[in-house]
Amino acid sequence: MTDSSAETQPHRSGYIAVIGKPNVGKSTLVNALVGRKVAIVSPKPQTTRRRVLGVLTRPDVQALFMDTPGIHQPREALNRYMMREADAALGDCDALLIVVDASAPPAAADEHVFARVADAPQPKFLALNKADKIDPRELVANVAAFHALLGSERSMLTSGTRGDNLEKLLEMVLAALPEGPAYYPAEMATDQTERIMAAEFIREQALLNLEEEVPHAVAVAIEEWEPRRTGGLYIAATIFIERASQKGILIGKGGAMLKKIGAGARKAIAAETGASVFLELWVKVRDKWRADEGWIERVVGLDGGAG
Ligand SMILES: Nc1nc2c(ncn2[C@@H]2O[C@H](COP(=O)(O)OP(=O)(O)O)[C@@H](O)[C@H]2O)c(=O)[nH]1
Ligand SMILES: [Mg+2]
Repeated sequence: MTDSSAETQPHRSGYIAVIGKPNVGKSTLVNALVGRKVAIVSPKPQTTRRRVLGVLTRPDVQALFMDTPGIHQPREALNRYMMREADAALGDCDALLIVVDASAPPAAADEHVFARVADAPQPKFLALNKADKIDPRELVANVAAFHALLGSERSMLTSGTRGDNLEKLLEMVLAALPEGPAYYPAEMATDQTERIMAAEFIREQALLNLEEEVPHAVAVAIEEWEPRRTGGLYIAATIFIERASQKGILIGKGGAMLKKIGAGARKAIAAETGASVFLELWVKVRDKWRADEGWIERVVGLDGGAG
């Protein structure tokens, strides 16, 4: 009898917390690694507010990438909530993927991140991201500086937008996962419901189209979600902002801005759900919601109904 089991690797699985300062490309990387858009992305910092799971399923391994809000100094209740989300991911994971923007030298904000993960017992990996964005000679100097801080053994130069070295990064990280079963069905790319993703796609459009403080004052709640007999999907959502003056900016001249946000979001939701989507957007002022712990837990945390 030949023993084939000796060659069969045991199935592995585990959580990988994706950690770093804001805007280094964590969400872009998670999307690229799992091959699906599970997390929204924008050029603005603090786009990600909650933990978002991206699931990569292969025959021999299931990797659960936990995207997190960028680590920064929390000032408001919303930022404290975001940092609790990042810390929760750190506590629960089997490996850490620290992401830095290698197109710039390490800064104080990076060192703040490294200090925060220094005592984590899990294996740590470093993605030197945005490698596409800079002249190779400058890149070499930045990489050396990051290696001086974090070591060079488990690091990889990557570009989340261009896809450079992602398979190599995966090889390295996946090898560190413990033996274990697949926790999610193979077709599931995220733990988020379609409703939550729809709310996020609306917020993404707000981040892409609005400037300065306004997009950061935006929260989205799905109010109605109704498949139509004709096959379409009716969705009503409320976009919350903090001040009446922001309401005008959000709606725009003759409603143009809200229309633009709605059109972009509708397209993204339709792509995700495969349905033709009718999206109705309402705008409400919720005074100082970013200081309201309970409201944040409900609306930012779960995107459930807003009270
Ligand atoms: N040039 C370049 N830009 C990137 C790369 N990864 C992300 N970005 C851009 O950086 C910005 C922030 O990305 P995001 O994934 O939201 O960063 P996060 O805040 O760390 O999750 C977006 O405008 C991305 O398109 C990369 O590898 N190269
Ligand atoms: Mg993000």
